[in-house]
Amino acid sequence: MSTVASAESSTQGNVGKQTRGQPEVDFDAIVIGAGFGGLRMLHELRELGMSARVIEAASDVGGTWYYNRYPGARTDSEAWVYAFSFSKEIQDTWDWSERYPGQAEARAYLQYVADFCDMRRDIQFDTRVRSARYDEQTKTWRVDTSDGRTHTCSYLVTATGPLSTPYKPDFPGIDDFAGEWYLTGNWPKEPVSFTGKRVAVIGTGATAVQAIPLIAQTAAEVTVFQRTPNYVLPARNAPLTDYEREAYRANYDTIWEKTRRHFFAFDFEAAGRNVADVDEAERRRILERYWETGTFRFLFETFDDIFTDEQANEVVAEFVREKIRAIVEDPATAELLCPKDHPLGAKRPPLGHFYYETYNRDNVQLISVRDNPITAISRDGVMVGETEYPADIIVFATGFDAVTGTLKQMDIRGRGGVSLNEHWAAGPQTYLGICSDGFPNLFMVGGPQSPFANIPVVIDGCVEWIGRALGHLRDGRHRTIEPTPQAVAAWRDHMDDLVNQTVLPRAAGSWFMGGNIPGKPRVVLFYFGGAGAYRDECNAAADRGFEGFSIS
Ligand code: NA7
Repeated sequence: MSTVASAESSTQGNVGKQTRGQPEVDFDAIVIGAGFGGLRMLHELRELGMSARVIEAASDVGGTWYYNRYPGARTDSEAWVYAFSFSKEIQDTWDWSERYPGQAEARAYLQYVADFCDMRRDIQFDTRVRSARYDEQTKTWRVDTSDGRTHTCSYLVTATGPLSTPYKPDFPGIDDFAGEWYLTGNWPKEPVSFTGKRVAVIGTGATAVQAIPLIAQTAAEVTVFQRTPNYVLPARNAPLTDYEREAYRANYDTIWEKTRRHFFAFDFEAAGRNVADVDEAERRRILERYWETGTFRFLFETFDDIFTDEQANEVVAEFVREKIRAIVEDPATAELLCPKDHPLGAKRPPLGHFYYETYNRDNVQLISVRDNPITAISRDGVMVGETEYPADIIVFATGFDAVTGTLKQMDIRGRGGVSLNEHWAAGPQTYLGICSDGFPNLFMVGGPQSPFANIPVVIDGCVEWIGRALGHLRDGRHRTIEPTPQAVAAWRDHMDDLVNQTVLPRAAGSWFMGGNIPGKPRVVLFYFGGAGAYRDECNAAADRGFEGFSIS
């Protein structure tokens, strides 16, 4: 165990100490990122009585919610489960105003948490981690930051978020574009006006689905470039009333228990039936009911085999296509919007806020670039072969180098100076999605091969586990923890087994599988056995004395 400073001493910044003959470090732990993961981790470290420094590239807390300020940005999780469960006081004093919080509110929530817990004193803003090297001699990490400083710590925790490195295709000609262009994942702080402008939106993922209906309100024209249509489910957002807030507060114990068990970490129930268990009329009644309910209940409380049975999936997918055809007036546009090349849920389905309805506006047109890709950006717009679509503003809603992108940007080196990039050249190598072999005392919150699910709940489980591991090291006076290569290899095989039991591998180009970035290894990036099962697996490994880990 390295230096253990009291929670109080963490207020003092560099608290280098030497106790029990251990090497001096600046902090017990350095956490990278001050979004949901980083703040939750800081809280855990304080509970353990460890000193910590959080290093954050942005000027404030928020992570995703700091950068994603594009119009319409909001959660697809319902407010009351897109939150921390560690503090009843925060639960009782923070009022969510809408069923799905918008970007400003999600960010304000994290600011509230940071202030409530007096976290900012342990966070260094406007600073990027450039590199982190494990020193085998001292068994410590040396972390170099963009301000030219080096900090040492016993434990390095990455909480950089799975969707934090935006991806912009390298279209030729962008430098000559006469108008403005924006990347949704790194939106300016100043408001962007679309009024009277011709706007090109590239992409139709969850981000574009949120942005397009709002941009269309004031723009003169919106041209949407769609490569792959998505199954967009209605969100049915609404203001929350005091009664609703009172109800979820009163039920929080049950709500959190449900989220911890649920496959995607929501407070949903299993449907208890498969598609084939009911006749056509009953099936339609169930699907209609959940279509009206909004949120992802449509995927989870209708039928239990949507993700695992292709025929069942197709029945529900066709129901969605029927809805698209019913909503969108122009039959040709409706048909273009109907996804036919991948099962429902195989790519991340967005929640929509009058998304399909927006295509009934006179100022919105949809261009399919599936067979005729965008070839260049011209001075005046977007080129699809010889055809130019004029634009004053281009919005790139083209996604992220998901899960591994940000980790690989930092030069993280473990034993023998081996970099994470080298070690992960063929895809991430982790055990439990938390640790990687050859990288002692490196922990990842929401890292690769952990579940894709409602992320605050996933983070909570990861952080609790890390807290257990750190407590185990401290109590046993151990210095390092590191997974065995065997455990890592078995975990990778397990990831493949789990995803192969679902319809997910049927979607080419899904960022779940690294398929959206040219040249990225095509491997499953998440644990798809369910967030509840994941928590059980992590706890079981800890219960068995951190089986699969070398502890020294
Ligand atoms: P996504 O879901 O990865 O969407 C990116 C979109 O950009 C998607 O429609 C892509 O089409 C499209 N894209 C990417 N490159 C191109 C090119 N070259 N030409 C045309 N279209 C392109 O990212 P989002 O930001 O929307 O959502 C990410 C997650 O953030 C979301 O799921 C939430 O969890 C939060 P494709 O589908 O690859 O054919």
